[in-house]
Amino acid sequence: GCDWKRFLRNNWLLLSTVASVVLGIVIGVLVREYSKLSNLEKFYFSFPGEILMRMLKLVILPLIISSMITGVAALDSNVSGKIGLRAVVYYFCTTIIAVILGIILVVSIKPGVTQKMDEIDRTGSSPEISTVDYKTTREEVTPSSEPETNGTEVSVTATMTTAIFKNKTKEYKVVGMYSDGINVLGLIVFCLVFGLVIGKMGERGQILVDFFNALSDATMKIVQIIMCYMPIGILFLIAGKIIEVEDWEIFRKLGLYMATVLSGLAIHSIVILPLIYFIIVRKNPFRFAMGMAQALLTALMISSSSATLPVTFRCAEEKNQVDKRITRFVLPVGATINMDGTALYEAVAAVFIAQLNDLDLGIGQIITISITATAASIGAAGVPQAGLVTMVIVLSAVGLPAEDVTLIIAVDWLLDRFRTMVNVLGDAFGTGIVEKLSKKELERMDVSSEVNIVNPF
Ligand code: DAS
Repeated sequence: GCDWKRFLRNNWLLLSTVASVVLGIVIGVLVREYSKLSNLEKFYFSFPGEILMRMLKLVILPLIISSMITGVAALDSNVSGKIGLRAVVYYFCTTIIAVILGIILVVSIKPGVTQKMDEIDRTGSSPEISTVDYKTTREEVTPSSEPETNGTEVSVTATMTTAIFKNKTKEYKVVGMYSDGINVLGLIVFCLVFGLVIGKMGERGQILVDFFNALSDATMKIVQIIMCYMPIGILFLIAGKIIEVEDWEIFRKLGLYMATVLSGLAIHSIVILPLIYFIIVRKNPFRFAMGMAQALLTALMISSSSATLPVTFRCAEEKNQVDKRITRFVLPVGATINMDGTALYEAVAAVFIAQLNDLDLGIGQIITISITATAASIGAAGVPQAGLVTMVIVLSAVGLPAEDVTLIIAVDWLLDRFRTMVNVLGDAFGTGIVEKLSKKELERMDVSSEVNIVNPF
C-alpha cells in the first residue's frame, strides 16, 4: 500500500507522460480517420506541442552557459582536463562500437539487396520526379557524357536537392527548429575558457561563479515548471505527427532497412552500453537507465538531444544522483558531439544506399564509411534530422549520389526519434562512467578545497 503510493509520488510525471503518449496516438489515429483537417487546422492542432518545444529550447541557452561555466570553474584545470579526457575517450569508443555494430548488421541483413531501387518509390518526398524519369536519366548519363544528358542530370539533382530542403524546411517549421541555429559547439568552447578563467581569479572570480550558480539553480527551477506541462505538450506533438504523415505505405517498402537500424539501436542500448556501464561502474545499468526514463521518452518524442538536455540534467542529477561536477561537464558536450545512435544510423543508411545502387563495397570503402559516419555524427547538431543532412558527407566520401538521401527521407522522422533516444542514453551512461573513473579526484577535491564546500554542489 505505502510502497505503491511512494512509487506513484516519485514517478507521477513519468507515468503521466507515458499515458499522454498512448492517448496522443489514439487521438491522432481517430482524428486522422474521422476528420479531414486543413493544413492550418493541423498547425493549430499541434500548437500545444510546439509550445513545449519552444519552452525547452528557451532554457537550453542559460542551461548550457550556467552549467558549463560553473562546472569548469569548480574544478581546478588539472582535474577538469582529466575528466574531459575521460569523457572524450568514452564518447569516441562508444561511437566507434556503434558504427561497427551498424556495419555488421547491415552487411549481414542486406536490406538493400533484396529490394531494388524501382521497388522503392523515389517520388516519396518529391512528387515532381517519377521513377522512370530518374532511371532513364541515370542510364543515359552513365555511358556517355553528352552535354544535354548532363544537363538533365543537373536538373534532376537540383530538383532533388530542392525537394530535400523543401522537405526540411517543412519539418523545421513543424518541429519549431532553430532555423537560424545556435552554434552550440562554439558556445561550449567559450564557456569552457570562461569557466577556467574565472575559476583562477580568486575572490573577484568567485562573484561570477556565484552568479552563474544562481543562474543554474534558477534555470533548473524553470525546467521543473516546464516539466509539469510536458504530458500535455507531448500528447499534442505525437497526435499532430500522426495526423500529418502522408505516406504510411513507404514504411512497408523500407521495412527491412528500418528493422536493421532499429535492431542495431536496440542492441547498442540494451546490451552494449549497459555492459560497458556494468564493467566499469559495477552497478545495475538498467536501474540507471530507468532513472533516465523521462529523458529518454522526451528524446523519443521531440527528436532533439539539445532540447532534451534540461530533462537529461534533471534525471541524471535528481534520479540517478550523479555528481553535478560531472553532469555539468559531460552532458552539454555529450549532447553536441556524442551521438551513438546517429553514428550507427549513418553507417547503416550509407551501406543500404550502396546496396540499392548495386555497389559492392570493398573493405576500404567500409572503413571510409565508418570514419565518415563517426565524423558525421560528431558534426551533427542535436536537433531533429540533423543526421540526415550530415549523411551527405558519408555518401559523397564513397562516391554515392548525395541526392539518394531522398530514398530514406520519408521514414527518417521515425528513425530520428529512436536514434536521438540512444544518443541521450549514451550521454547518460557517460556521466555515470566518468563519475566512477574520476572518484579519486572528486573525493580529494571535497576534502582539500574550501571553495567547493561553499558551492552548492
Ligand atoms: N536528432 C538528432 C539528435 O538530436 C541527431 C540526428 O538527427 O541524428 O540527437
